[in-house]
Amino acid sequence: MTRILHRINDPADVRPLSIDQLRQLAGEIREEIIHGIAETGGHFAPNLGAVEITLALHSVLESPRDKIIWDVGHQSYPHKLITGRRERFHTIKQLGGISGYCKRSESQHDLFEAGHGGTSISAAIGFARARDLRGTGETVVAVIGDGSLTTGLAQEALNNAGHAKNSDLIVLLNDNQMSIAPNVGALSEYLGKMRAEPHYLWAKREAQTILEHVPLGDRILDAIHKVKDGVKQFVVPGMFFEELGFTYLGPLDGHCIESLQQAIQQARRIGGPVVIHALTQKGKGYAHAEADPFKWHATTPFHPHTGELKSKSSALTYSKVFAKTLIKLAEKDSRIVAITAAMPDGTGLLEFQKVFPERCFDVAMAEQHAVTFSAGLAAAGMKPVAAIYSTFLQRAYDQIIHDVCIMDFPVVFCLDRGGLAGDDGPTHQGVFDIAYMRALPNMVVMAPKDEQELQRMMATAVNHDGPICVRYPRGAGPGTPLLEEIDTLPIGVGERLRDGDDVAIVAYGYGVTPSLEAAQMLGDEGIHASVINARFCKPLDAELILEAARRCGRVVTVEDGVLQGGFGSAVLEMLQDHGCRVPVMRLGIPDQFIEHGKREKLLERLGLDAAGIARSAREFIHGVPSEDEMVLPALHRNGQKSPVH
Ligand SMILES: Cc1ncc(C[n+]2csc(CCOP(=O)(O)OP(=O)(O)O)c2C)c(N)n1
Ligand SMILES: [Mg+2]
Repeated sequence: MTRILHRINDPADVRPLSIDQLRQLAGEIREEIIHGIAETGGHFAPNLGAVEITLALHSVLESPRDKIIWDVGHQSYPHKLITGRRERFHTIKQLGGISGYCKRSESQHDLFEAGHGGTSISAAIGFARARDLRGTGETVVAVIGDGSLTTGLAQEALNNAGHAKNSDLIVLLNDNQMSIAPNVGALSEYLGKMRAEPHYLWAKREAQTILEHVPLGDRILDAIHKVKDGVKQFVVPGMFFEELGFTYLGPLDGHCIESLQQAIQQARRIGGPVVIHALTQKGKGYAHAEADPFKWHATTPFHPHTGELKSKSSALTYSKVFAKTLIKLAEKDSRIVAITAAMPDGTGLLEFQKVFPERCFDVAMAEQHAVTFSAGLAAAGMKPVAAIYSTFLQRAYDQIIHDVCIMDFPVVFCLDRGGLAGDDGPTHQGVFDIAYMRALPNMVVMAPKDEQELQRMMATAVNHDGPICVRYPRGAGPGTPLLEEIDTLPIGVGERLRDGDDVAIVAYGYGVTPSLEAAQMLGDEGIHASVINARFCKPLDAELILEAARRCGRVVTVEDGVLQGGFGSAVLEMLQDHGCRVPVMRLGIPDQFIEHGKREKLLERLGLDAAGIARSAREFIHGVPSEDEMVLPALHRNGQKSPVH
């Protein structure tokens, strides 16, 4: 059998294929994904489940004239493989390679970028309304998973779309009953019922067929309408969507290309807002992933024949330290409860859930709700610990201000993946939280230098009577052994780790360890650096930092967050407020979105590893760029250094 995939360079090459050829192509795409991701790692089970949906869409529609908008984009690999990126597929998520999500600069078929869930329907409504105004008539489809459908944003969009009866829009619901973990919530249960009882479908189909195709007198039609309404009351699938103003098609087999094609064509004929409900299997076509789609949602490189991971990391990540510590603290305080928004595994809360199932709440992919729910728990006397990735907490900014900070509730925010998240790229870099948290009255903002300090900060947090947050990076820390007895830290007190009179390096969180290494390097050259572990960005330890600043006459701040309004800005403001006009060099993330790549590599490029910090400090002291500095890559630009005279 001759292979088809290698001659597909554009969706136009898919459209002439017969159904048998499309089925063969589906198999080849699966092979390509299995063997490709076995090498590079990446999102896996979601892509295997979306192959037929992709082919049905691209065989019926004319992309890019017709608009296909992928929610999250973590299931867009089949789409990438048939839109001219097959040859670069082996570079996925790697520095300089193609993105793991949709990317407008990569392809004219990527119309909208994402990474966070729930944006597709809103964006699609935008495309649809623009089309209506221009009168151009193209088809617009949002492809959204059952997990992403639980976001408030998607619900807001459904509400808006269903209301606009005359505007054509297709929402293709890729329902595999899974978020990353098994999907949770009433909506998910509702979808599950439709999956479990396919006879519902027949009841509706029959009523509809009669209504649509048999020429009947008005009285009979009327009677049938009543029957349909009656059926709808009790058994019609998709009633939720129909009541919202959508025509509902389904549930159908999301791995049957023909059924999907017919549904897409039917949806176009019907017009208005239409939901196509496709039932899929996450991990389809790879036995290990079918058996455990949770584990195989995303993967590191593996042996495709055995499913064994190529490297098994037993490293104690910050997420694990968080979970172990929370269990310890919760054993002593029954008011402590944990909240996750669809990330029980990534945040480490699965461990906590095993010990305290009734005190762990997975609220689905709903960060806004997670925060206000936490505020409610706090108002009712509990001690909620909301574990949310830095990047996803962005969604809930108003809730943090309006529902937590104004009422000064003791909600603990544990921000995982604080700093550069790495290969997920700009949508996932957790670089804004220092700046967005420190702007808020009542909020205490802290970051640990190592595992033990995370433990102490968590103990401090659950004993604090007000909003407080701690952020920690992806992966493992320096490796300090965990504490048996966890003491608390005085709020707003940092520590001096090294003495020197030439420059004061004031570091925050991740920045502390490489700053110490940098100070060692500088020491070998005769430059004596003080190193301060700030611990708190808010309130700052003004006394400690002022003393070092005055003594050394120069300050370098180090953080893995944005420079605009971040930790370094906090130090600058404090020095200014105290009339201390020493020059300050701020090291951190410049004013640009940071692309995907390994975290360590990105940190190095941004000059935020030990060598980079030493290089910058050296230049600062000697007043000339070193040779290394001259060749710093493009990532390191935009005047992030701001000496104050
Ligand atoms: C706002 C937000 N919160 C959390 C995540 C993390 N996340 C990525 S994919 C995913 C599950 C998506 O489920 P679904 O949409 O059903 O897609 P599937 O993987 O099942 O195909 C989650 C929770 C995210 N991307 N965005
Ligand atoms: Mg799903």
